[in-house]
Amino acid sequence: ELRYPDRLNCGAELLDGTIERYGADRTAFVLPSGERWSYGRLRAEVDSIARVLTEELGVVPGNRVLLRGPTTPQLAACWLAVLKAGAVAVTVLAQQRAQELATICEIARVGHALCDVRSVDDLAKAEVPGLAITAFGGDAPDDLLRRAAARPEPFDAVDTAADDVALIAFTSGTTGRPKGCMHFHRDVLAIADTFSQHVLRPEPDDVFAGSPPLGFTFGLGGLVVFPMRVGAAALLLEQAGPKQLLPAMAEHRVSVVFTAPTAYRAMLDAFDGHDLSALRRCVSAGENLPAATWQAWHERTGLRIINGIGATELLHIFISAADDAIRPGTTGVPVPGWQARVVDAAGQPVPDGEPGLLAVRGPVGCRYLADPRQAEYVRHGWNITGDTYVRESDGYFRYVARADDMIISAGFNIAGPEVEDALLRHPDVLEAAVVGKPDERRGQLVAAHVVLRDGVPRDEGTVQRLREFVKAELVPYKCPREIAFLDALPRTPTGKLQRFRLRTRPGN
Ligand code: 3SK
Repeated sequence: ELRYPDRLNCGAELLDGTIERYGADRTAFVLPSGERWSYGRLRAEVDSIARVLTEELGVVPGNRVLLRGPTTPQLAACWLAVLKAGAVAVTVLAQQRAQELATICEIARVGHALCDVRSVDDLAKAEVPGLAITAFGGDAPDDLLRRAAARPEPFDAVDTAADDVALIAFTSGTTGRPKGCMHFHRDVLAIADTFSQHVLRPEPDDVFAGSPPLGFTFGLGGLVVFPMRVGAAALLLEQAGPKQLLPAMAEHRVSVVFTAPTAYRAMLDAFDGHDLSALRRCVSAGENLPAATWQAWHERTGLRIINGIGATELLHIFISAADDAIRPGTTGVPVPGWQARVVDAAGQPVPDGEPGLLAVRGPVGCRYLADPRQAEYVRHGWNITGDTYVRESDGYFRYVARADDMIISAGFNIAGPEVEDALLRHPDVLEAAVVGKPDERRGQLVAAHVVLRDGVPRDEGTVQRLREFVKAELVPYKCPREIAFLDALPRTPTGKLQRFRLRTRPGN
């Protein structure tokens, strides 16, 4: 069981605590240019920003402060400063637009925003009553960092309780009003002391990198919390698509990478000529990792991808496995500190081998801010993530589909991801998404949406070859009746597939 002192400030623990244990000279952040921020420099920046917040902007403990911008050391420093000041960091994505930002500010009662100067426009357009926006990274005389530079003195972290709210992370899901997930100071450390410590097992000399942004808790953990907890470094990339990530990993000798399954596939396609010999840990989450992708990455690199399932509601990854414990095609086992089971709609456990709803509980729980959907997510003390899973007899958890994504065709239950995995084993297929399409005779029919590799013709011949291929891999009723070719699959800003867009696609 994790034990933290009753009084705990996670910002101070991650920064001052780490400096006490590992020294101030180690590198905290690396930029693509090669510029490095030591932990000592990071602390100086954080403390000066915390002074501006508390001494000039009037931020007091408990105030909600919105943070917005591309992934930079300055944004990470603002996040730590808000925590050290005892305020609550409200994290959003740089891609979120005015309307959504306005809703988030209203739900979280945000009074202050620290915003990268390049991301100010949409926030200003949101016209949030009473919101004080302070920009950073520009030339204006009142720029936050300029003001901070004039206050170079250390800042003593506010004495917060371990279960004071530190962070409100928003999840939009695929549709609907955004939900704010409140997380405590102890929760922020708990994700490092469970998944990171027991599964990832980072070392102080590791260099982390990844594609998820800091506004997504997948990225916040992988690029800030996990490296800082062990005095390691993180390469922060503003542009972190597969095209930028792969060369940056080679150039900066990245040893731990966090990204999504599609990025692993895309990197495989562009692999040649990149030296990834420093890489030792690859984490995949955000979406189901198809066994075909795991296999292809393993064949190419010799590395075993650490698959995981996480949720904004639970802050980070709660089922996973590493090294010899990895079983490709499964997500893994509950991370130490977590419990998981598969239940029916009434919350009763179903037998091993049968599909049901994934239910988990552990050191971090879902606490939606003022949202009745809390009662759907937390039932009988378990968090119901909305995923359909099977627990195998050996205790491994295998993903089936999102609970509302099961396809029911002519009385058969079909999991889209299983058909996707079969399609992805075909060499012509780069990405695949399979959904149920309304059909008078069958109720639903299996419809595949495929992104082909460059140069593969989008014609009937390819449709037939893919259908034959799937038929040889799976029982015939799972074979897509329709295959449409797309340039790209629709995804949320955090990279999650928007299946509802495929279901409602014109021509579908
Ligand atoms: O939402 C997710 O998929 C996720 C995955 C890993 C860590 C954190 C999150 C929110």
